[in-house]
Amino acid sequence: SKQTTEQYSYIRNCNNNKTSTFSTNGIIPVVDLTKPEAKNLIVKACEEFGFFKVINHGVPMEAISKLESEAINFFSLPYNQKEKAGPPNPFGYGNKQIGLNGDVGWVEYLLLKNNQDYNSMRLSSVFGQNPEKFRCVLNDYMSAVRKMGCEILEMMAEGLNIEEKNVFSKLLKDKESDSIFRLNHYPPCPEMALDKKNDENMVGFGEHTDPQIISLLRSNNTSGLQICLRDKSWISVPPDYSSFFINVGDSLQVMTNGRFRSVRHRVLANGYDSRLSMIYFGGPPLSEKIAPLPCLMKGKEESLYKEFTWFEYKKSAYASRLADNRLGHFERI
Ligand code: GA4
Repeated sequence: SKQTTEQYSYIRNCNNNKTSTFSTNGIIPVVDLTKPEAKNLIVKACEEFGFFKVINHGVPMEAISKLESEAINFFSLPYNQKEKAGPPNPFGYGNKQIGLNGDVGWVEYLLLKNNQDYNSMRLSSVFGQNPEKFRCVLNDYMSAVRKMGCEILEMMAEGLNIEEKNVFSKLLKDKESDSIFRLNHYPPCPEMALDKKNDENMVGFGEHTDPQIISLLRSNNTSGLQICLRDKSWISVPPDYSSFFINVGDSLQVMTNGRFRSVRHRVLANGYDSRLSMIYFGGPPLSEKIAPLPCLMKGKEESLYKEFTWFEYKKSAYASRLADNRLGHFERI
């Protein structure tokens, strides 16, 4: 079938300057959300990788392509136009600089807030012609993706035999949910095509884990995304424009007391093609206490983490470097 057909991605690996061929569709779990076994596969994938791909996800292709073309239009604007929507403090347009502590990547992006008032922000200057249309297209996409995310989180709860099915999804559904949306554009990196450089400048987005509960990613058909396995090796994720890639965030790792893994991932720059990705980061309300669910604790099992609120975690995350182990601060020794 289509899903099991081998897909190859040719990526120049920036660390060892070797061109490697990967076929990883056999490793990365693929979950068909319409199948009854989905909930068990999701749990297994979250334990083993903290990462999986979903098909039959229910997000209309129309909502995806409409937002994709808005994103292409935006990133095609001249730099001085896009710059008007920046800097990303923390929302808005950003170029090469990631976060506030010196991280850089071969990427430009737009960081947006859930329920944002686009008219009142700098973005209206960029979507000047028709900010209303952008807002509608974005809202349609975000609602459909949030809905899929909540379904996945409910399957997760069922797969974990948790009685309260919406124990995770209610955090994303909450009016106060601190979710974020990100559009990333990785332009082709000419120096890579010419094979001039092979240092870390060639990284699109450096390795990191996501702080939130769950991240829902969709990209065009350009490779670049890699995930880190338990044995610390990196594998390339073959792109698939019609599927979503889901990853476990730090908060979900804590809520499952380490049973689910917050996956390290990165994006390598590409010499020839533009990569465009859109990611919904599902986060809890700022005041939410992030702690292992008592119903998941077996016998005398103790929490691996100190108690903290999402606000406290976020504050400490924004003071960190991208590659830092952010949960380290909150581990019980
Ligand atoms: C990683 C996940 C999301 O993209 C993000 C990122 C945020 C940013 O780009 O502003 C951070 C990064 C992310 C984690 C550590 C801090 C904050 C950059 C950075 C160095 C929007 C998020 O929530 O955390």
